[in-house]
Amino acid sequence: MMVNRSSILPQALDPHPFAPITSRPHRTGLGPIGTSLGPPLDTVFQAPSSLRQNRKRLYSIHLHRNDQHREPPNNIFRAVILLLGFILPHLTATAADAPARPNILFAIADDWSYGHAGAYGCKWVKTPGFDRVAEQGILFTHAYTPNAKCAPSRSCILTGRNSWQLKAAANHVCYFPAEFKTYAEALGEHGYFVGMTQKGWGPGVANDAAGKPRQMAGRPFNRCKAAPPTPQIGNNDYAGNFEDFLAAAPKGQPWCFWYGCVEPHRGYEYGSGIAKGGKKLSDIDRVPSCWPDNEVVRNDLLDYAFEAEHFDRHLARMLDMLEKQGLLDNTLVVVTSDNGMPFPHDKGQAYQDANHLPLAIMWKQGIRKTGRVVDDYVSFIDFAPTFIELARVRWDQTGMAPAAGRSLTDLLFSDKAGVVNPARDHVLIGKERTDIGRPNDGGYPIRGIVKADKLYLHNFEIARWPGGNPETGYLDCDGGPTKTEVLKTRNDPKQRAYWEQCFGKRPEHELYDLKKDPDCVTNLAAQVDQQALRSQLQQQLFDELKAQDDPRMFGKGSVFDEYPYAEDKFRDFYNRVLRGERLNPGWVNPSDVQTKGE
Ligand SMILES: [Ca+2]
Repeated sequence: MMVNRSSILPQALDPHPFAPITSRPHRTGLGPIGTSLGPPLDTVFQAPSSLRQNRKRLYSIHLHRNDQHREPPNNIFRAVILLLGFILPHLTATAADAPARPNILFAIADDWSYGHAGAYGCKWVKTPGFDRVAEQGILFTHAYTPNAKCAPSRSCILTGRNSWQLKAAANHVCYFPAEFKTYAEALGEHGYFVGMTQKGWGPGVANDAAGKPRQMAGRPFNRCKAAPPTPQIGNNDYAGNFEDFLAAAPKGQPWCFWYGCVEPHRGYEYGSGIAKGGKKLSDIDRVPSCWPDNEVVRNDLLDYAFEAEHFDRHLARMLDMLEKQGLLDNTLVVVTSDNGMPFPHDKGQAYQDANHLPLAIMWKQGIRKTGRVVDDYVSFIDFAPTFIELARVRWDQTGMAPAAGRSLTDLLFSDKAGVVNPARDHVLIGKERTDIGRPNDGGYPIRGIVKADKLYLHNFEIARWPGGNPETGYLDCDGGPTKTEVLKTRNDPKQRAYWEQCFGKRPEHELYDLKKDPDCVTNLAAQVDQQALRSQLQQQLFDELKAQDDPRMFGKGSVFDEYPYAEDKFRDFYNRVLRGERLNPGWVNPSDVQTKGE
């Protein structure tokens, strides 16, 4: 079966034992919505499978209660169902020993790429915290953000929708539309204590319909500060603030916390990976082939690694804290990043290292078979449906717009490793304005599909510069030593391929074999023997985008360019600079500006 994500709303999925619990018209009197007294979760994942099947069928009948095409069950049948509904949950557990709805710790690094963790076999980024989550939970090998830039990626996570379904929120630094509620806001309305530290949704402006600032990822906890290992690392004592949050959480109430680290976002202290992290240039097994392999680039990678380890240290402290407080067992811990590393060709683009991200999930009480490596394709739009389902709230009770993602519970509760659900065989990705720096604040629109380790990308505006215009410093790529090294190659015929790959203009179609070419430097789209595959992938991509009402599919893509950039001082940056205004955006180096070159 092929998954058409466009048609999948959480409430339209195959009935999962959890999903309909709070929506059933007859809830057997175990407690109102939003309490922890609903039918106990342990009857679902600890009961014998035959019992689970029975309950599943039972719920499936309830799910169809509004189906006008279905004969209503007769009264006797209905009575039997009600009786079973009351008895079955009590066969293996009573309401008194039912586990509460799980707590949720969502740990998100800023600009951390796939593979850069011990659990993935990496030797130059040490991540005992992430590795523990993977070992005591599940390690994912095919997790993708739909949009590889801070704000739109976080918008997808928080809403369960793809960025092209989020109007202005497709863009970085947008005015987030008041109509899209987040899962954190919804959980706060359904009995959860919801908090966050440092970076939630953003950057951008998110106000409600009355113009009041929203708490998109929860109430902020930022009191605790700590001296950072380098001046470029933030001084938030993330774990300390998590401790404050736990202390503030009312006893007996489930909570949901967003650990929004700002590492390994640039800038870095040059050489800190070696000087403070004890690393060596030779620790790096492989420099991606889209950059020159030299000392500067290797140092940059090690400095990035040192910052990623800072994220992980606080995660490890949080896990220890949960364990000490007896909270680890019933906490769903999700660890990932918003987008790939802040290097050319990655963050803000749509190649493999941009959208493909680390992901590990643990939940001692929920995941029976731990230590699994799961190869299914999962998307960030799947997180919100997962959290809402596990909180036992039905999507249509949340006030959130319909999700395009689907809950990950099929993977969490399976015993299988490898490919668990063959229907999860692809993800869609895409972007609009990931940064300023082109005429009239235009973005670089792309849509893509990743399937069977092939990546197809469709570039809609090929006259534009993918990394931003050279005259304004390629603003769609954060400044740093590797960017500088790549830009130097623009006018060097021997090395110019690096600049071409990272910053040069692109054809309409791109196709990469991710197994052979994970760095996406060999575009197969023009090869004769690849045409069938290319058109097949493009067809599936466009069919699904149409079903998701993507304006790009209906000749209305320019709407994304027209949404205003939410920071006045840099709006219309390109035109203003060319008119002679001096503007310093702060995230590129003056030397990134290139006014000459072919
Ligand atoms: Ca980021």
